[in-house]
Amino acid sequence: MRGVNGVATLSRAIAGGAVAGRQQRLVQAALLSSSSAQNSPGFSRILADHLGLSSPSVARGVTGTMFFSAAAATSLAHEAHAKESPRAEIKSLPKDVVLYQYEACPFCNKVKAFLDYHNVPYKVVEVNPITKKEIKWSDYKKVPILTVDGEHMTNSSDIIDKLFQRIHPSSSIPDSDEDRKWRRWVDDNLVHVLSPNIYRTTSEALESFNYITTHGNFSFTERLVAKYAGAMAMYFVSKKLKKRHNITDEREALYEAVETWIDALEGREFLGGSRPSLADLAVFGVLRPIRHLQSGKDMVENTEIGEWFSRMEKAVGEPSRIKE
Ligand SMILES: N[C@@H](CCC(=O)N[C@@H](CS)C(=O)NCC(=O)O)C(=O)O
Repeated sequence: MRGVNGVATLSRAIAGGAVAGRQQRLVQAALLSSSSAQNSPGFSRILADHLGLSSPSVARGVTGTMFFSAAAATSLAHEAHAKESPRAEIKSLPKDVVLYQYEACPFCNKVKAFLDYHNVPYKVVEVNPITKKEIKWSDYKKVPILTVDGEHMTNSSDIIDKLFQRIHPSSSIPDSDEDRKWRRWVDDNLVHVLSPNIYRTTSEALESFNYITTHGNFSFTERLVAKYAGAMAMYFVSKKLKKRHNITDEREALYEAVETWIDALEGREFLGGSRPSLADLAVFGVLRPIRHLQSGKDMVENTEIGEWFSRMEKAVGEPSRIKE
């Protein structure tokens, strides 16, 4: 049965074959220790979600876990970029913006790309995916949740639409059919090819988990156990995901998705023309965290996305996240 206890179910799944003996105990230890870690990015959730064990929607669960912090990914970037200043046009900048997130959630990374592009300063509260105590006050139990000067916003696309309206009160949301279509494509298609790619080989799984555990709130021991056990478990899980999404060659699927996006640009600088549209920001938001992993490097080497990606990096600039 899906959906009741991801940690227990995953432990059983691991016991059932993918991982054995001492390694199995390590994975289980990692799951348990991360379950109890306050403010952890949810190692157990990461794994459980990948298996579609604890989310009402397999698709959402699967996609909800394999991404990394945009802020930290940016810190890995090799080049410094000058930033455009869309803020100059913003009439009313929200004062108190708080993003409740999982560090690894693609929907949260979409919102962060929007905030960064518009230079809106925001605080981040990492939600414990097991206890969710940080969002106890909310009836809505998913992330992202954004509070903007006291107003609660949920659902990434709605958040982005509402924020847009808030900071551009006299303009309507630029939601051409084309832009809407590609924003939906990000949620329904693009996100599904990422997980099989970042855990494709054991070394890529380790690279990914090195990142997750370095940026999450793990103790030294938890980090060590989670990194190796998690990488091993996700290597196997990613094979299941490939099947679930009918992917035969994960890199080809990634390249194909990316080329589909480049084709959609039809030679324009951005889908939005001379400036990024909401769809540009959504695609960039979910790809930014993988850019400096092996899969992201391969993506840039083997597709035509490099130039668009660099333009987006320059346009979005450094994260406007307030470090606490
Ligand atoms: N359609 C929502 C999807 C949000 C979503 O599914 N978030 C995942 C994390 S990436 C979540 O909170 N899942 C429920 C859970 O973790 O309990 C959005 O775009 O914001």
